[in-house]
Amino acid sequence: MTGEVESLPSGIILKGIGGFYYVKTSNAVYECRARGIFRKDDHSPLPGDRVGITVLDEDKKTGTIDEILPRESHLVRPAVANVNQLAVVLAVKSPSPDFMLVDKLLITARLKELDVVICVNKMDLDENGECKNIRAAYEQAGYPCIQLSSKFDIGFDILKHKLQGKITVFAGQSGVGKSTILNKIMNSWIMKTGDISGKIERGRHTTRHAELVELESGGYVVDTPGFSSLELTGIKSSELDTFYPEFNDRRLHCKFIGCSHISEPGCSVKEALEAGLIDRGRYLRYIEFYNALKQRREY
Ligand SMILES: Nc1nc2c(ncn2[C@@H]2O[C@H](COP(=O)(O)OP(=O)(O)OP(=O)(O)O)[C@@H](O)[C@H]2O)c(=O)[nH]1
Ligand SMILES: [Mg+2]
Ligand SMILES: [Zn+2]
Repeated sequence: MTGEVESLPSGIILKGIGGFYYVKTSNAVYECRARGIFRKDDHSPLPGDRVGITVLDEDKKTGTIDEILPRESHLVRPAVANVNQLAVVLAVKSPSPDFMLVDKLLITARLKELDVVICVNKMDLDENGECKNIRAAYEQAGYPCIQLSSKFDIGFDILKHKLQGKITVFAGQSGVGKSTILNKIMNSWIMKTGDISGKIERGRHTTRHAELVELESGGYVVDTPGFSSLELTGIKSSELDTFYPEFNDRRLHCKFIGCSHISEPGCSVKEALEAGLIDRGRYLRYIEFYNALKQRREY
């Protein structure tokens, strides 16, 4: 014995259910209660939080959360801390892609400074070559796209590589195959963290509580239920263009400062559009978002 005070074991919260938090440390998952202090100052623990715990019972694997380390990011829906990547999932068909939702998710990712990977799923159904158009539109904007088929087991090696060492939230329209992708991942490359590592259930009404699932590569993934709408909050219409990477090199060359890139003359963004350097669908949706934000409608 050296007499030194043992530092708190630190870990990451995988999930919180009914006042219990499941904290993964380097050796086990502990069922912890949070000290009351957190509830008071509106800083309650979230999945993804890195925390210091005190072990109460090593056999039963119980403890208390004593400290929450500063967050790198904080998503509200789903409520997860320290996310650094968003996987935007869409299907080539069934359901047909909701590009408004895709673009809103991409704007949100930029707002929260998250890396993005676009997963074009259900490639087994791509008889019409829809994926080619999707990739053209989004790769032109600088977003990496991965083609996936859970059915034919396509693309998972590339996805695995992208998820390494990151906390990635999977988001997208209902039915695009998010849970199927994560189930596939779980069957092959998750860490076994014992009984408490809950399974992501199949089916429609899954994932009411956000949960981090640890991968062998050291990363974590989080499933979310599909949503039909998403609000764009915290953005002004005048700054919407900064959320479009493919506008960014160009917008500073527009004739008018504060150009909205809709009807002004001498607009470099529109020139790039006409030259085929910006996807028309992306541009038209930009106008829709712009008008909605301008009217201060929630979008
Ligand atoms: N053809 C085909 N079908 C798939 C593929 N991946 C998933 N599906 C099917 O698509 C349907 C929806 O899949 P889910 O994984 O539940 O979709 P989800 O995105 O989690 O949906 P929500 O949880 O409602 O948001 C299921 O019937 C899956 O079997 C795929 O690669 N190809
Ligand atoms: Mg699902
Ligand atoms: Zn312009």
